[in-house]
Amino acid sequence: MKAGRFKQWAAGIAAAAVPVLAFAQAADPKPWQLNMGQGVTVQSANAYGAHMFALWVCVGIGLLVFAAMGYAMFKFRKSKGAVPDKDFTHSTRLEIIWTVVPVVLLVLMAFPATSKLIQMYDTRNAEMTVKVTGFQWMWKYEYLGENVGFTSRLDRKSEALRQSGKVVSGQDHEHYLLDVDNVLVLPTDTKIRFVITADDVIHAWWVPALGWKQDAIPGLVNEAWTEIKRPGVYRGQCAELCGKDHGFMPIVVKAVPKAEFAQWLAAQKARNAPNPAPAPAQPAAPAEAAPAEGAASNTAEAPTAVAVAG
Ligand SMILES: [Cu+2]
Repeated sequence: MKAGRFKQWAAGIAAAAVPVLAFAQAADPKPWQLNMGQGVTVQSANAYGAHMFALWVCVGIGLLVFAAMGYAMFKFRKSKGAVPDKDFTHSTRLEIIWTVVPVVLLVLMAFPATSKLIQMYDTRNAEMTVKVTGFQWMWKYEYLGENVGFTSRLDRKSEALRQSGKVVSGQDHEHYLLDVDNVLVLPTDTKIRFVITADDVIHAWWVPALGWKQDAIPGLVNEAWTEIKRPGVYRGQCAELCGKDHGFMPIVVKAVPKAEFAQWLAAQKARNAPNPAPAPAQPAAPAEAAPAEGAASNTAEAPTAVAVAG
């Protein structure tokens, strides 16, 4: 009977482990995911590396401390006749050790973390720039200098399902509330600069697989960059409570090889050609549009170069 229960447990653990192992390599976060995702960009790899380093340092400290506590409790227990030392007040040597060791550990961890953080905010030498504007409740994307831009909002199927009031399962919609009408198409192996702002209230643009999130604040242009290593579809959400539909303005990034991106961009340009001033450009306030537009001119040539390369 005990063996039967053991088998049940073993089967349960194995069943739980299979999806965990399968998800270990997935880019987007999954239900019951235990560890931080590795993502698909230089920055997400950096963040994962720093996180794992700190984790193993903590594991080492935990093992040492709990082993010392366990040993002391077992070895010097009352039943063995141990008597507490009532005269002990302090030990200068010990105090120096337990001050110096954590300081050394913190510096050891801070050094790689700081250098990676500096790299994370270095948007220089970007090959192209995408302007992201948050709205209640959708996103607008503009490929600066390319005359390509569009809005991206919750897909109609998710919208209909959520309005229906029924309990939605994975069978109704594989990416319920995580799908959009127009995906943000980006090239892989390209340093892409983002300028991020908002039109009404504070939003935050967050795609976990890219390894960062950035606040989208009205009247302010925040910067970020990414370099996606692996083609694929990566999903995210607004990460700043922005009103009643905060949970319904997902983000979908489709990363494609450079050549494919050049083709896509050319097709978008051709589509925009007859009416060069698309209506969505209007909501952007002049104060925030000006610096972004000015900054764009630096990088305006880069995507053309991409197109040639492709
Ligand atoms: Cu929002």
